[in-house]
Amino acid sequence: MADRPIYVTMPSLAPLEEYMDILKGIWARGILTHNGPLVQQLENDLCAHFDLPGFVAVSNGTIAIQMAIKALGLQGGEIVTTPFTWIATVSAIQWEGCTPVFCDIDPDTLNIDPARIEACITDKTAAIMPVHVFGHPCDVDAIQAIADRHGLKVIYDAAHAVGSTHNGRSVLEAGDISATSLHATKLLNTAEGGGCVTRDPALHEKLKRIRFFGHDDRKDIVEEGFNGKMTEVHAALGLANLKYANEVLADRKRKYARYLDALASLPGVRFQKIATGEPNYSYFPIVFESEAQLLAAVDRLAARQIYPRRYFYPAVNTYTKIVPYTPCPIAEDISKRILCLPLYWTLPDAAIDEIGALLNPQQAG
Ligand code: T4K
Repeated sequence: MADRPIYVTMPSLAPLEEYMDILKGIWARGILTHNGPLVQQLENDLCAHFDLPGFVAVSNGTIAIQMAIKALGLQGGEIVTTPFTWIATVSAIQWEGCTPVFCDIDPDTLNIDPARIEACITDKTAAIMPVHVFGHPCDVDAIQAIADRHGLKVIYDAAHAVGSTHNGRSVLEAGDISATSLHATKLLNTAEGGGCVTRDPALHEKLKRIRFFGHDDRKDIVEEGFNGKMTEVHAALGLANLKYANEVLADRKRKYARYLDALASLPGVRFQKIATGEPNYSYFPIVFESEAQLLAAVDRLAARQIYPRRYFYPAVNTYTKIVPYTPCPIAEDISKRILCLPLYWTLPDAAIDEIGALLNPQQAG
């Protein structure tokens, strides 16, 4: 494989033969979807691997958020969320008939700032939806305390957070429901996919019904649902890739540290602060002093066919074609100055060293 171009990420993939072996079972059974044996095995294996109370596998991370809102019956309410996220957080809220209320972020952790949440709560607030940005766990204890004080539900957009931990446990256990993504660009992928995690067994069963048109076991319709099912072909990929999840995470952690070393002497940049828990090192964000400095770095890297990504730019509260604008000065400022550098399983260490040198103007010449 040619070593250029280098993009922000590449999927972590098991050897093709291992995937093909699992696919053979699908061909033999002829069961392609509808909660087939591989989807069930993937759910069980994810629970065993990450010590989760349950996992409802779905077709993508956006649907997982919508299902969480539906399962908790929040339609029509306001949901306090972060503007420093991917558009899916907010579009999912709006597709479920809820109103996003933007709460500014902590400039160090880049997650929603718990100290600002209460000012966003009104008598219409139904829930808080923080995002574990770039897999860095939110301050889940502070957020739960606020939710408890105001009788609110908490849904985590945990799209980035498979493998992230809080107090040594998967951070997917936090809140009423966590909605995660198994998209191609995530630490663990099923090409497209996602899932909901809850500690509440009744909610777990409800999520399974919502995923399958609202059917109960006898195919009676017992609630409003839709089609959120994962296919057997996607589950097979997840099963193949799951075997390598520990290796992928350890490799990313090592590369993350290598980036920190390579960029240690770079003036005027800073990195996301890990305040609580341990991230899964799924992204390597770097915050420049100015947008001009960022754009100059992008040009230097592009000249070597290296393409980092401006996650998340612009801040979602500024998408005024679909959301009413609420000022969030910290998120708006940081979104202009933040760049995610390439970080993935097959990225050579030499590429990290090269990026470090290119970003350092003295060394880059
Ligand atoms: N909440 C949050 C906070 C999220 O970040 C996301 C998704 C969601 C919710 C919703 O989850 P999903 O419904 O997507 O499961 C990507 C992903 O499409 C998206 O999943 C992700 N967040 C977002 C942060 O990033 P793009 O438009 O940047 O992806 P794309 O296609 O440009 O891919 C980035 C790089 O990855 C490419 O330059 C090359 C590489 N790539 C990508 C794909 C799709 C591959 O090598 N192979 C591939 O198949 O959105």
